Amino acid sequence: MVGEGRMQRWIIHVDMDAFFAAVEQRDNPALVGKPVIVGGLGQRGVVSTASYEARRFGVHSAMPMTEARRLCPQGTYLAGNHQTYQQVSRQLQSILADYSPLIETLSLDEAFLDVSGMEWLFPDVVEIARQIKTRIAAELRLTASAGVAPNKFLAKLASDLQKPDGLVVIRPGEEAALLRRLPIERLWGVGSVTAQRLRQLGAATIGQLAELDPQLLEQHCGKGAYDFQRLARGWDDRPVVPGQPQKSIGREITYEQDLVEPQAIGAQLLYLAEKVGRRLRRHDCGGRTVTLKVRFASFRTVTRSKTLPEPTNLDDVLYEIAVHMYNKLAINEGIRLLGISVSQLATGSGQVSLFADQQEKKHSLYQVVDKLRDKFGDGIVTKGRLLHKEKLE
Ligand code: TTP
Ligand code: MG
Repeated sequence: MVGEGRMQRWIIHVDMDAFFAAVEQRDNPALVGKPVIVGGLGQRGVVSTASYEARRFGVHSAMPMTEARRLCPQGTYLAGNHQTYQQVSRQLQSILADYSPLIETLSLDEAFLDVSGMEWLFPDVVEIARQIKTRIAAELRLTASAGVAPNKFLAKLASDLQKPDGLVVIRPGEEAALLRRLPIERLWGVGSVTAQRLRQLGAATIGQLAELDPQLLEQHCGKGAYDFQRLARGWDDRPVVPGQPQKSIGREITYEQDLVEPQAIGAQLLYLAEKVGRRLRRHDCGGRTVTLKVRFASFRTVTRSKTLPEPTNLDDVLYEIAVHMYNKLAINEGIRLLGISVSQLATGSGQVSLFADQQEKKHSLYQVVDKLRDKFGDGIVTKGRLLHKEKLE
């Protein structure tokens, strides 16, 4: 709704189509029109993405690669070229930057642009989305889908409605009719658990959710339900926050064979902690929240997080916390994947603490270690613990 003297907000959401797979098809014309699957090629790999041709066979992101191969044996399976994807992503960002100073990058292939007020330059903001798509096609030789709407939620929803190569506009006043029939899973933030709960309350569609008794909703879904109901009505005033999506730094590994021995698991946690610590230090940042991810043989996946009073980027600290969280898990099966990530990032490694001196020393030690590793490879400095120390219960 346009208030008196208030400018109409216009947000564009741009999302590349089948991004990794589309880049592979572009760079190898023999793959055009064929099912292409990019992801981990080891026995335990998962699908990163699939071309639209492969999706027809039921292949989708995050599916175990073995299942993808079963569904689509004629597909071309690739490990992908992540440096190329990064480069294309930078090119995409430089195109977007020509249309608004307010850009929030969500991932390599996805961004919001706030183009409010640009009507002065373009007869219709939809023209901006059209131009962006045209330039992506001409300069990157790829397709993107775009959504144009008065807020982020609707813009993201719109970009997804006519994928691939879509352009959907939701003008103020059109949202209710559009949202009414969509399933609640389409709401931002509603996962399968929440969806199930909402269905039990009688809200299977976004329209039904919008009309649900707020008290009943809060009783069953907590205060967060209030936000869902706002979204269900098409209301969303979250701003486009310019900047990069580097919200966490982490590393995870899927193992060819399930890990069972505590010693092996401990060694892997230390390896991951060292990798993550090093990446944090390379970016000259630290993070306050440490997250451990464990996927079991049955594919059941759990995550545990701990938030520290101040940011860290020290391997030992990451390792200790990961082990601590690991030891608290009830484990009765083999482990398929381990991951450590750090979020709530802060730049600059200046860490003030009671142990400032000790931290300071560790920092300079790590700097030397990182330099040696850069020069001679990871094998050069391996702490004794990786090989011997047994810390897991
Ligand atoms: P998405 O935009 O979610 O997917 P997509 O671009 O491949 O397909 P769509 O046309 O539906 O937008 O993700 C962008 C890229 O991020 C994707 O090409 C590969 C990568 N990715 C993963 O590595 N793992 C995942 O689970 C997902 C969803 C994406
Ligand atoms: Mg995409």
